Amino acid sequence: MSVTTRREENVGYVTIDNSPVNAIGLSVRSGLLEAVAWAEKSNLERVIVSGKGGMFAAGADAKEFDSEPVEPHLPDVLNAIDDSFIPWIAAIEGVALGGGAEIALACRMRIMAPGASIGFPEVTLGVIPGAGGTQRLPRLVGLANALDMITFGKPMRAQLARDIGLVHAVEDDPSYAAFMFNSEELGSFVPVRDLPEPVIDTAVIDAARERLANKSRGQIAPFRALEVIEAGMELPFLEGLTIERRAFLELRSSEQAKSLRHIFFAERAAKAPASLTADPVAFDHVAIVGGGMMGSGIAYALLHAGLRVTIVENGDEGVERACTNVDTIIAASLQRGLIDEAGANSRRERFSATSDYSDVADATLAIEAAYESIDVKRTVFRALEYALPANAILASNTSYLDLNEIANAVSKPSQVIGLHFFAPAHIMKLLEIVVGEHTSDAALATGFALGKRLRKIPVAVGVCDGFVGNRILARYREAADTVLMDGSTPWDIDEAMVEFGYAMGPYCAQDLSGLDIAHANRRRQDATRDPARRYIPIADRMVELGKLGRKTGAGWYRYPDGSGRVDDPIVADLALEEAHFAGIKRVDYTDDEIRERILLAMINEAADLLHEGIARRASDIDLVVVCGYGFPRWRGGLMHYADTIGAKSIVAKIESLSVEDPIAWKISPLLQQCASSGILISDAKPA
Ligand code: T1G
Repeated sequence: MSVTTRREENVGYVTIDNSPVNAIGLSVRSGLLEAVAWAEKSNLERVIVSGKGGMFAAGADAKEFDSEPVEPHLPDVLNAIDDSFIPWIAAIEGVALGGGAEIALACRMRIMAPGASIGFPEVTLGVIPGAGGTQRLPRLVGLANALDMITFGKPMRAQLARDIGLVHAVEDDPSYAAFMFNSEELGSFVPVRDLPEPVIDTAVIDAARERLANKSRGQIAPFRALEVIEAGMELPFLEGLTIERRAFLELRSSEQAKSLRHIFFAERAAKAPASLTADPVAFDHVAIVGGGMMGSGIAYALLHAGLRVTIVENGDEGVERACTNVDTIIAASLQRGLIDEAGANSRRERFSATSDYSDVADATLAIEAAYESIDVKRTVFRALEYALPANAILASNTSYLDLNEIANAVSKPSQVIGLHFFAPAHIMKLLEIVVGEHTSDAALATGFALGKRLRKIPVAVGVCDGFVGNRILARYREAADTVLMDGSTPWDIDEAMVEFGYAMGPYCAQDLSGLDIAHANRRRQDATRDPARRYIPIADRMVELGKLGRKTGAGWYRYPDGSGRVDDPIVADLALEEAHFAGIKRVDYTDDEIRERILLAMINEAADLLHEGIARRASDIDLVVVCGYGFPRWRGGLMHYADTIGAKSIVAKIESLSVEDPIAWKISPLLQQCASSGILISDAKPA
């Protein structure tokens, strides 16, 4: 039973009971509708609706969105609650999201627990509220608040919800408060739908539309939500509901909604595979070697998860730097209100830094975040193996060095794993778990256990240069540099990729991180690069000229006043000059041609990663590029996007490109298999 009912005296209790998050599927909708009838024939004075397990309701069951809607439809259920002569009170603990929040809006009264939150995240799934939210919310909290909540989808804490009038009260025990609430006052509350609709304020609408143009470029649902809210303000309630429902049904079968649902569920599937039965090593005290930007970010992520952390550094200066770096992050979190004073003190108490490895003798997990040198890392791993317990798991945060070479520095390489965090490590959700040739199941299980503890998106990857994310990034940049050399400019390429959905293009991004990082990588790869493979020297010239990006005031762009960027004709001339030296007859690529060459290059590289088994499944690649590299979430990730083009079409396009450059455009066998067999790229498996 997904909805239970009981009574105490003349008060009815309706409880949504659909573990794990009280998603509002068919059984919940039916149960709620039956509960309305039960309440009305039970001669009750009020009904208190709540969710079991400390969660009100997470919204509609998104797993149902791929099939035809089945009655009773949620809008009809909520209208029944609204129409009932018995007032319902929503007692909200945990979260009331999407349809869960809409249930609350259909109630006469809403009471939240202090730590609860309420919101309309539908646009994050590519849809809009489809059960009255766009019509009831503006009537309750006004146009501006409703537009903000629905078009951006950000949940709101209880106090703020009360302040804007979304809920009546914040109480430690919402159900008890609902039971005790004054009957006469409760009887005076009118249904939300009968409240006067707010006056259409075009300035508010225009401001909301402008914010969306900046924040939600390329997405459909947020703009559609704004249109439906605006239309509903000039229509009777039921007509507004009709417009809303039509828009919701259209959107839920859209490409963007399918892409966003794909990523939503892929993120939740990113956990230790069922086949991994080994127990993780228990960890409470974690050693981190290196207290620089990465080491301190990793340290804070572990402190935030309640762990005890010791950073090992070289000498007093290193120790002091580590302490300063970690305390800076704690202070910033405190200042932004992400933690309170007690939380900050707890983190400080559980943190220490030392130059003596014997201080981490009881740590059962170590994460090396030292300088990206194989010799440095091997030395660190030997010191860790000597100092830590025999069963300790030793992890490296290396972003591209050969984990197997690091592992063979110690006597038990089975206990070595890679934990590739992304800067800033305490914020970025992605965690690449690098599995070496000797990595044991216990070590891998420990990696996944840490990822879960840190609430990261853990993705197991194999050992190769750059693992999954950085190898695709390297191909992205190589393809962009080739387009630059053969017929474009950094700014045209950036604009083309922003138009695709990236927040910024590859050249703008490189100016932020610094051109010297990729330059160092290219020099590291000189010895192993295929001499027959075309090499684009423009980026090397930039570094030779000292144009390293923002940090030197000029890179692919110029930053005359340190903030705004301007196109730099010197860079355009540099590309022309290098093309001339190489005897290239440049063309003038269109935006579509730029996007096609870059995206096909990335898809082909990703297909090779899957074919080689470096990535274990296509959805892992989607998570890596979306959660770590800015690929637009509403495109669903690289492999999901590739299926919107189709393997046959991709192979045909790459075949034509391979005429220009057969080495760079060597078609992945996986793409050929998908093209010939009809298997979706998203369903393809390693060879
Ligand atoms: N539908 C189906 N399954 C869901 C779900 C949902 N809405 N939300 C969560 N799950 C599953 C999830 O896949 C995972 O499954 C398990 O629950 C735990 O989730 C009509 C149209 C509620 C804050 O967008 O934000 O309402 O992996 O790991 O970290 O107008 O889940 O265990 O098999 O995320 O504690 C709008 C989405 C829907 C909220 C809990 N609602 N969910 O976080 O657990 S559209 C949302 C969340 C809608 C109405 C419209 C979070 C959470 P498994 P979890 P968590």
